[in-house]
Amino acid sequence: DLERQWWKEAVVYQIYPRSFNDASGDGIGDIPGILEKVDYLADLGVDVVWLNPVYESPMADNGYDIADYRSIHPEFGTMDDWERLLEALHDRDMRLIMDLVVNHTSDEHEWFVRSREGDPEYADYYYWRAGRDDGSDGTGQPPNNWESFFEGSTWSYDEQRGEYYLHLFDEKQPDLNWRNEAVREEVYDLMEWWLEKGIDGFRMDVINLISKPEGLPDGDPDEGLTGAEHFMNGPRAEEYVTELCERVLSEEEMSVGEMVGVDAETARQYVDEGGDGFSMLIHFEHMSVDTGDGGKWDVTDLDLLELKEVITDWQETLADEGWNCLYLSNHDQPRAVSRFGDDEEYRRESAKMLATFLFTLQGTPFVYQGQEIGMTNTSFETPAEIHDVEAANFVETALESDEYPYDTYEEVRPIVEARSRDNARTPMQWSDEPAAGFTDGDPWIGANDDYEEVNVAAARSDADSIWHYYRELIDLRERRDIFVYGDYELLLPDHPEVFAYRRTLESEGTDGGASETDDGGDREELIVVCNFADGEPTVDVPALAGREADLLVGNYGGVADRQSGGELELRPYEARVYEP
Ligand code: ISL
Repeated sequence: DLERQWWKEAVVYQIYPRSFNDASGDGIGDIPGILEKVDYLADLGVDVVWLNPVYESPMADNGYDIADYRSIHPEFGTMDDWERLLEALHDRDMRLIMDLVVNHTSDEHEWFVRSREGDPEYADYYYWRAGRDDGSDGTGQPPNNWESFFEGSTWSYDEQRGEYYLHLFDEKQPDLNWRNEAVREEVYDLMEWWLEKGIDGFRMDVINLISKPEGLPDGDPDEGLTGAEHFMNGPRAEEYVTELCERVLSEEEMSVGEMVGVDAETARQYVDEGGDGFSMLIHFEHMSVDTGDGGKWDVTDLDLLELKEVITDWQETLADEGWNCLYLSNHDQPRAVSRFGDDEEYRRESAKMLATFLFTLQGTPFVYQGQEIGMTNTSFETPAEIHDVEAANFVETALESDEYPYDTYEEVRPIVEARSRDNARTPMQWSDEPAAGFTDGDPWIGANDDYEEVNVAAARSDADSIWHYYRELIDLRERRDIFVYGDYELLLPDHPEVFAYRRTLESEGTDGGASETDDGGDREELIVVCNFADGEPTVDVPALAGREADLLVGNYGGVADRQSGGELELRPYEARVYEP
């Protein structure tokens, strides 16, 4: 039996502060802006806020480059504002988890400043190496061939220290040396410092990248990101995660490890509710079901069979150990409705279908700001409109090097529009007022053109909106354990357009709506059917054959409340949840 935990039953709402709500009028979202919206969050019914980084930062990667772990970036407000936010959330029975980036710091963090000066106390806080075959200019070549997530070498030469330093991301994000015990102690201290302030947990950024093998060997240049086999789940990653969890976390806190390049089997090493693993992991396997072998920028159509395979693998592999984190969108991903649904004719239907899917799998659903109103991808007419460091670096590399077959921006534009992280970072659309009601000033990034139609005010006043549908799902999940704890079983495995599955929950006590099993216990069951395409298939669901079932929730009107038998005629992006 699965152990009950508050964070399993919770619905998480992710806030990207820069783009959520601007109270100061400087065009940048801030904590006082979030404070104005805590009642909005309570109305929606979410339980946990995951706040993207708000620490002091030069903002080379919008806060994922932290310069001081114990302070608030002035553009976002003050520590007092942050404390007021924590209190306002707790007052409304919501919790707060902080995003922590400890694989790397900013190059403006005091540790790095001292490290590059050669200060003995900090000299070994980062990875410093001499160049290879040091030539006459004193710099030579980078120490190995590893490739950065954000294009180019993972090594930059530092004049002051006269050595190269390692950065798996931007050159303003040097990697911390976790081999150094002093570094690990610093991390545990700052985590305890935040926990003492009363937060309810952490989301740990790229936390399976923290261990690099002795000697930092070259990677195989023919395998995806060069060097990944060495720095993803490196030799001591599991040991460090265990140590961190034992030292600072308990099962009372929600801990979400973001892990790049982790499959379900590997995930089991890192999750453990007993206190020496994370509560759950953010993984990426379902984020590549519309991607070719060339990685993120190799855009293909959605392969639903692959999505079924990945989701089913994670559902089954973590069924008895660990827990799933469920997400379709976040600040790094394009908008789910544009990517997996249809952001034109069937925007409403497909956004609701995706919501149905998200809320009926086993795990904790994460809702990214704007998802609850079906916000869509945006357009980037010129490279100057791109803010995201990852997309900007890609465009530069694509146009200037032979690594990609493109010569003009027009050729890469569709790729950028499909994939840029900026798609998720346009201002939250509150109303049809200028800048979507996000700011009275000039927004740091332009609002999506569709804001006059797609906004919170309009959605709240329309009973049939995506927003109200989210509320209904959040409410259902809160009332019925089966949504949270029920077992998962894939149905119609080979159907190319319809994703269907069964959830079952056996329990000893009585819980409304259940039927009795042989041993006198209760057995609850749900059948979920989601059409991921714009066709109108007739499907035969054997699990419903010869049975009667109530329609619990669905995204179209005109469906009978009670279904007899397994034959269903579905409309474009239709989703239904039946209870036999
Ligand atoms: O989403 C990605 C893969 O397509 C990458 O852009 C992303 O950088 C990677 O998933 C790791 O993400 C996290 O760490 C990064 C930061 O830029 C992201 O915002 C963060 O979520 C570096 O700290």
